[in-house]
Amino acid sequence: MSIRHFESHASADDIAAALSDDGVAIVDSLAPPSVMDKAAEELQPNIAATAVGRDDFAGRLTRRTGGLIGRSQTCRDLVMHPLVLAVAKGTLGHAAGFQVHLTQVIAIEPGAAAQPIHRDQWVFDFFKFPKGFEVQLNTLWAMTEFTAHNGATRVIPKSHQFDDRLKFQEKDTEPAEMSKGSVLFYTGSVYHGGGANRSDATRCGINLTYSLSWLRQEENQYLSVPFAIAETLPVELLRLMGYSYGGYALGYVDDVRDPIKVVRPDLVKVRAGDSEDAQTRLRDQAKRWKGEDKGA
Ligand SMILES: O=C(O)CCC(=O)C(=O)O
Ligand SMILES: [Fe+2]
Repeated sequence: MSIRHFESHASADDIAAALSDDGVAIVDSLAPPSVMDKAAEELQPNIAATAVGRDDFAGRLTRRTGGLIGRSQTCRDLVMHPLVLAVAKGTLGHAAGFQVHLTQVIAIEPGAAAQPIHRDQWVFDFFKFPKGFEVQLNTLWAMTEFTAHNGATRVIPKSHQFDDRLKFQEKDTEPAEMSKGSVLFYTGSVYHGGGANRSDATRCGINLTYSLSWLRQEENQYLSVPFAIAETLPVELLRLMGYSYGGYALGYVDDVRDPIKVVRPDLVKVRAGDSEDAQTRLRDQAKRWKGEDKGA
């Protein structure tokens, strides 16, 4: 069974339906390659300063650079991509809400071994969520081309329906091959792992993951993104980062205040501000991406 590919103008419903059937899907060329280059340029100093992993799971030749919302305007745009958010709503919309779970550049260097095959939702203390109850949705944006040779993510389509705690080998998986600017979606329940890099160049992806709003985030957004930056960010993004209720009263501040009012006290009418903010943000993103296209 192979991974289904969609064009960038595919509907979120179709992609969410494929995720429900297979647990995995690829949208080809969702961003122009120049946008990926821009992200690489913004993050290069951080990536260069990141140490390799300290065990086989993190990858002894893999660099994991996070805090991307604080560090890269391009990553803010990717986190808020309207198609991605619509797909996330389709996959995680059964709960009160969803949030950013982690933001991470995964740079797999030449010679790196394959990562053990796993389910990402094991991070929640190996809790056995019911089959079909998705708690996490990953996007992995290809910053470089992903090939079987250079360490494309290895995935087992339909494995979201398998039993828990199973073990697999590379031969049981298939590579999520895709072009730069394409994005791989996979649920937290799908068995997968980073591939071995047998090429002579680094394989780079931007992993932006979403989870149900009442779960603990893997990357602590409040501490990873400096407050001085957070208070300049759009409301919609802040809410996704966790400056919002994760359910009734979940995450309130002191006298039962909405956290958004702490980080953006300038907003008198938060609800009215929300939509205005979203429109401005989308206009600005379109301008930035158009500009990038011309520069390519
Ligand atoms: O880098 C990849 O291709 C996937 C990495 C991964 O699955 C993980 O770090 O949990
Ligand atoms: Fe993973």
